[in-house]
Amino acid sequence: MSNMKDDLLFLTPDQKQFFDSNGYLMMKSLYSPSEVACMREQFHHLITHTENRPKNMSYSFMEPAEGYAVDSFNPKNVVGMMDHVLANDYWFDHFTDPKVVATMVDLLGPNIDFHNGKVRNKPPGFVCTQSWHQDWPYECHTQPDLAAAITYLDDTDFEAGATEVLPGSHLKGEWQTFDGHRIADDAVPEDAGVMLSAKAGDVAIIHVQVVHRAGHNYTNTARHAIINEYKTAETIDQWNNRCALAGLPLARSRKLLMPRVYSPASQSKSM
Ligand SMILES: O=C(O)CCC(=O)C(=O)O
Repeated sequence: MSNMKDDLLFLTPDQKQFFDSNGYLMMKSLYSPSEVACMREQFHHLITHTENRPKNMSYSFMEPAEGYAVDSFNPKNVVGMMDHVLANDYWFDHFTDPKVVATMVDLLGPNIDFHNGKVRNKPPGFVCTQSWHQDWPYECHTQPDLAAAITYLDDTDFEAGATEVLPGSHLKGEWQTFDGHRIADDAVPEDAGVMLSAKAGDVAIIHVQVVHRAGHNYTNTARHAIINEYKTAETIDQWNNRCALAGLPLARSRKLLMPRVYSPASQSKSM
């Protein structure tokens, strides 16, 4: 009989058990302070040099909120991006990070594909209108075998837009929505949500059917996060996923497939 620990590439059995029961997993300090510093430098370039990017990449900007200063780290108030994975080799290596892909193998199964990549920022005064939701209606597949990895680039606590999750809600399948996506506040038991208080370098894994929401940012410091999503090779897209590199094979039979491609030399071409 196999020992479960030997079957895991990266996680501990407790971490896997926690994810299976709760539908989320907070991985503290997945990136070291020096890795975070490098990531923030790359990210600053991504959100300040918004011109002449591959046409598939898109940015959205937030009007400065009344009563809040614009954060000099994000002077254009970039609130979102799609397909940042096309920006350069650094961001390619980020979504193919062996630690994250191995985590997905441990949580979802031996064959993992990329699903999509985006940026979700919370500039000062950001108000989240998305409310409680599952990612599922946005990315329907034949089976709910997908998960998102949210990489936090800043300390992100309650008053700064922390992600909130409803533990175990993925076990109830698809929740009823009032507009195809959003779940009514009164369908979620009061005080049942868990606030994911994050430090820069933490990564939260969110199951596609766990009910969650982003918070508002009541501070003058922008909060930045990258969301990469992954799926098993076996689950088939029913949503018509046109996102960049969708379906790229990342692991087969628990073997990670992607080489590291970033080097400072390749960076000089794209920064
Ligand atoms: O930004 C966050 O904290 C969560 C984002 C989210 O809920 C989503 O993109 O589905």
